[in-house]
Amino acid sequence: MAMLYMSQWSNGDLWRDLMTGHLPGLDFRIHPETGDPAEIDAVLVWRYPLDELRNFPNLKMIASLGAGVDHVVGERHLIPQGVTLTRIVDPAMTVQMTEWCVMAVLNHLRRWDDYRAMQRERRYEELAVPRPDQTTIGVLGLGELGSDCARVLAAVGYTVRAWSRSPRSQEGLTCLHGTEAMQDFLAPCDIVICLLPLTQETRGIFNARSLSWMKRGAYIVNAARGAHIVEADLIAAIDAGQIAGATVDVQSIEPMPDDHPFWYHPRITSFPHVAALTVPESCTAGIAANYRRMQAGQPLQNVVDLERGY
Ligand code: NDP
Ligand code: OXD
Repeated sequence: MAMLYMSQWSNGDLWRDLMTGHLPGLDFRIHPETGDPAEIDAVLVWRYPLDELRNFPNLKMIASLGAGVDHVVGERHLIPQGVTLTRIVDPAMTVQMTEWCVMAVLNHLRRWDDYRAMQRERRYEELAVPRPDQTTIGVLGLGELGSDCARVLAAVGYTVRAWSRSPRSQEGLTCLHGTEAMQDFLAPCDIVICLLPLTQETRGIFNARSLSWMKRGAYIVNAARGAHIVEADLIAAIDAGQIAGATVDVQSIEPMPDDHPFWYHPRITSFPHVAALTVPESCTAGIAANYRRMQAGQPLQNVVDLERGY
């Protein structure tokens, strides 16, 4: 049997070296060099056309090469019955995400852009900044990434709230859950950080209505998916002063087209989807372990619930 790499990344040879290091003798193929489709029992996928999945009669496992699975779940009709979708859960990604979110929070709160502008003007002055204990940060999504980010922000001394789909608790946080609680959740936040999966329920979750629930002058950080934000509504809310600004790692269209307003909006800082990159050297051990479990007929780890969408 064989494992097939179907990814828009061009580093298939690195993945082959690492996977065969964990699974000596593995037949690792890189699309479009598929060979006999009946020999494919696992595919590694990142943002790639999935129509061919139906041609693999012995497929058992699809491994998303990212933590997010919207790129596969959105094409759920192409996943043959009985095939298990897994995703990356890896401390090497979690730490990057926490680092990126902390950076976005600190740049905003400690007025990095203002001080840089003052440096250019040779102005040696003090600006007002809130103390950590005067700042409330809301983290949407209390999963693998959100819970670590919230933990670290709480350790710095911010008041941290978290919001999830089902009831959760975590030391040092105020936890709310469910759609009905969202308005209450957002209301006291000075900064909100989106670390939700993109699902039917969370698409467009930041829109004119929910942005109006926030404190005037609150700040948005989006490290999850561009489609969580109705971008025109965010820009309108920023231009109206309701929202102070935003730092986003993700956008509705990636890469952003030349005329995307995030390129030039003075209050939006935009990154090219780099907050937490997959680290092949770190995550391949987990994928290999799952492949062995699959071959042994054992339950897999980091399995995605296709109905729930994450
Ligand atoms: P998890 O699946 O571990 O956690 C998801 C969290 O979101 C859970 O707490 C879940 O609630 C909550 N949630 C899901 N749906 C809803 C809803 N409708 N209302 C309220 N809460 C909801 O995901 P991860 O933490 O691993 O990853 C989160 C996302 O981060 C990924 O899906 C991906 O899109 C993005 N990402 C971005 C990267 C980047 O570089 N920009 C890198 C990696 C990931 P519950 O606990 O009740 O299940
Ligand atoms: C991911 C991502 O989901 O990189 O892993 O966005």
